[in-house]
Amino acid sequence: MTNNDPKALAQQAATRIAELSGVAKHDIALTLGSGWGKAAELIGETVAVMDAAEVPGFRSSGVVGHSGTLTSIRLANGKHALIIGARTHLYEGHGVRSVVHGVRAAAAAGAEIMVLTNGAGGLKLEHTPGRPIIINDHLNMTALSPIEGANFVDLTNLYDAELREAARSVDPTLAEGVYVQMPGPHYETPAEVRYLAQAGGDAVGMSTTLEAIAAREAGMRVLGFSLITNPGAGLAADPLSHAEVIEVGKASEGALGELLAGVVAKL
Ligand code: 8IG
Repeated sequence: MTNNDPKALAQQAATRIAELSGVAKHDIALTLGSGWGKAAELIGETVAVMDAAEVPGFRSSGVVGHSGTLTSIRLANGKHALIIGARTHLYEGHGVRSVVHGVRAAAAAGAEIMVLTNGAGGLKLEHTPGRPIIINDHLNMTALSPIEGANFVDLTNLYDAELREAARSVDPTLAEGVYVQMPGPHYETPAEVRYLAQAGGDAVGMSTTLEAIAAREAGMRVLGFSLITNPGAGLAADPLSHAEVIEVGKASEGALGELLAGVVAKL
């Protein structure tokens, strides 16, 4: 039955997205995390803004700074982008299937490239707040997988080298790094931040790795960016605050939007 089959639910969502937008195939999909919201206006011409509540499998987000819409955008080259503005986080408690539904719906809608963005804490002092980094690998610290059953998916080159190269060609000053997904919703302890840095992490957040795995399973190529919004716990004198995260995100929005617009034009 559809309710118990994530792929069938994703297919239903794709059918509804095509109906609501009038766009039969979306070529590329983007999930915009904290600070990345403005990109939607900058990458092309908005064709349709869909209420996620009208699309099967989506739930409206309860987090301030996260919207609950899907936006269909026509790029200058005539291709179509689907912006998934309705991300479900693992910490909401609805399970991994809900977390990766947007990615699967995008794949079913025809998207071959999945661009995942997030706001994150910096695990090393060289990553200063307000700067984006290109994700080149990840540490999935959720102890979960979106894949169910004996499907041993390879995750080598998960964050596609060619797409990273395209991103660097837009902004050669962009650093690359390893993104760590923690379950949240609490932030790390200072000891955890030291541990994750020693383990090879550069940025830490509460999204993206499960979505990247689902995208790979669905045959998509993945490009990921983290906006560093705060130093990881213990790296700076102040405690972490969600308000600070939102503030840095807002201040960076224009530049991030331009970056994504430039990147999308090259894909
Ligand atoms: I924005 O420092 C943002 N999201 N786990 N830690 C974790 N998630 C985050 C952080 C952070 N900053």
